[in-house]
Amino acid sequence: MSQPERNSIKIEEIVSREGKSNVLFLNYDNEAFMNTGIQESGGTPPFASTTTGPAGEKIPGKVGVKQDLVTPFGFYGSNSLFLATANPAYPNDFMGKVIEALKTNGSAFIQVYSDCMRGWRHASEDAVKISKLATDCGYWPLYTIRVKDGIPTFSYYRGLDIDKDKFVDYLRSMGRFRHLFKPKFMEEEIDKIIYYTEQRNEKLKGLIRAFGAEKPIDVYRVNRKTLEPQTHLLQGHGLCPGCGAGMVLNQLASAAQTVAGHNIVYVNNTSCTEVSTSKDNVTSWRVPWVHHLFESGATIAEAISTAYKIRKAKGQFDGEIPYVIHIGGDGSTYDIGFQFLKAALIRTSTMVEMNEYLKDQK
Ligand SMILES: Cc1ncc(C[n+]2csc(CCOP(=O)(O)OP(=O)(O)O)c2C)c(N)n1
Ligand SMILES: [Mg+2]
Repeated sequence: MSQPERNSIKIEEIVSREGKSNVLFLNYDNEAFMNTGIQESGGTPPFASTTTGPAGEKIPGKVGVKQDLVTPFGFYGSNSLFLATANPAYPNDFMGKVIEALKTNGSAFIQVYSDCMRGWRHASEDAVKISKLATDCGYWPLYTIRVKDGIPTFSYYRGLDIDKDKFVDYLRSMGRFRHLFKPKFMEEEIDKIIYYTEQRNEKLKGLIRAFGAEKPIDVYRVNRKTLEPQTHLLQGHGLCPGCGAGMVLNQLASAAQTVAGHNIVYVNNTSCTEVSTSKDNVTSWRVPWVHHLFESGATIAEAISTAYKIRKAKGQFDGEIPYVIHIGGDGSTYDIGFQFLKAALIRTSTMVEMNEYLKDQK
């Protein structure tokens, strides 16, 4: 692509916007069902070794591709929807996206990379290095889709070009891919992962060309000095040292607090973030937080948001309608909870055309 223009997005400007989202659905993708013992999910990459798809002599880990979750949501004809991928190794980009998502009318979905030292088998101090490499090698591109009146507009930040050397370093840095390097270098399989990733990135580049913004590169300007330390989630939760989901929750809460203060409800599907922040029936959250099932988390998040709006419309509630964030792992988002997430996104973003009340959501 010829030199695209950059779009500098100041957080202060987004925070002062009128708009307000229905629900932000956030998938933290650690690429397996982790808290139950590292089982393969739809988010597991090809040839990664898991306990249900272990690498052996005949089969070198996962057979199949990593599914693309985000892009299809851009084509459901929503009135207003904010979609993005993110990575906590690029905190300005991630936090900027959370803030924009919460300030966009209609719902939002963000899929965020979430390192798992335990399941990916690497030293905990390497978590940030590996997370950053994921985007820098082209494995985890950072892009955005803004849907308005049914039309998606694609833009991106970085990570659309494959750097083959960095890609091999990325794979080599984790025990889940060790069988591709020892006892022998499995060039064919390594090339296949790179090929699959390249194909996906080419498709994304094509979509950016076809549905691109005038300025396709988004750069969020977050003044971190003005961000208050988050007070939604206390320290002392049970996530592993160096856990990527811990970075995700911390940045998510910092960004959400900038927009919502403490007027927020989190809904958390069964997952690492859920079990680790509600040990022994003691919550680590200092704002309302609800644990729900894979199948019903998205529906419950939407129901909470809608219930407040209806009560306000009926004069039964005169406070500020709270922001709602739904958090789900990849197992619940790609696999078991997918249809409920899809249905919730469509109800809260497409049905606005048919629902006079929700149309003017503020
Ligand atoms: C319908 C259903 N099947 C299985 C389970 C058991 N279960 C609880 S958490 C979990 C793993 C969730 O994986 P993911 O969503 O990726 O979150 P992570 O543990 O990786 O954070 C499973 C299989 C369940 N709670 N509900
Ligand atoms: Mg998971």
